[in-house]
Amino acid sequence: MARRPLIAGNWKMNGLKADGEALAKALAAKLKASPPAVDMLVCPPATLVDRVAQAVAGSALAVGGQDCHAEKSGAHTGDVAAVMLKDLGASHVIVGHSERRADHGETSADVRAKAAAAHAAGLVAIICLGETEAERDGGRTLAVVESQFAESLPEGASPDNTVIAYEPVWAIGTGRTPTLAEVAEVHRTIRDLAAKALGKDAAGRLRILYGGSMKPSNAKELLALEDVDGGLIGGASLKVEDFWAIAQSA
Ligand code: 3PY
Repeated sequence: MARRPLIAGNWKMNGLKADGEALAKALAAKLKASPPAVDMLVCPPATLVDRVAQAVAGSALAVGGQDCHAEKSGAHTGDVAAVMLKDLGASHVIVGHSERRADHGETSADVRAKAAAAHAAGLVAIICLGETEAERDGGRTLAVVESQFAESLPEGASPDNTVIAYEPVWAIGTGRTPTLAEVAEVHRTIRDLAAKALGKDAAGRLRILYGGSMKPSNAKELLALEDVDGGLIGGASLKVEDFWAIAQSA
């Protein structure tokens, strides 16, 4: 089934007002001049969502958050609600990135609650899954992905409100990537899990992104895999030319 790829940039904790806005505007201009055959999204830090959303308003570049709280409001110092991101012009939010799972102790139950909050706010949740190096070395990759998928997917998830990102933790920010066969195996497994959870048709429409050191030099071969429907890109999304080159590889 043909799925339109999604090329999503995760800026992580990078960018001040001027450079974030300049990066987003440069991408929006490129999109306008020569629209690629993919959807494109940038997820700046929460401080820049408003500014970036305003800078690219009216363009095909979508804007997302990197995390959201599971509640709509309340005594949660430093947190950002999904409705707040929506209010700023975001259409997507990443939940369960391994850096959140590791640095903030987020469990799959937390991720499920955040994804549900994203859906309730009208955002598409990009739910991240992936094994650590020890889990891969221990032969537990598929079991870990299966349990994270089962525990992180909220009720009411569909291909319209959910994207899955497979990000092997050991490939994030390390420059290392799994082999193509390893990526293909995990993506196929996620598609099969989705078929069981959501039905075959929905699974066929669900976008499953690969993340973890995707860059211009490896994007083409990764994006050519049957069940890889785009990328969640870290470092390379901070450089217009690199991010654009990845989008053109799809
Ligand atoms: C990376 O590739 O570094 C990522 O974590 C993308 O989210």
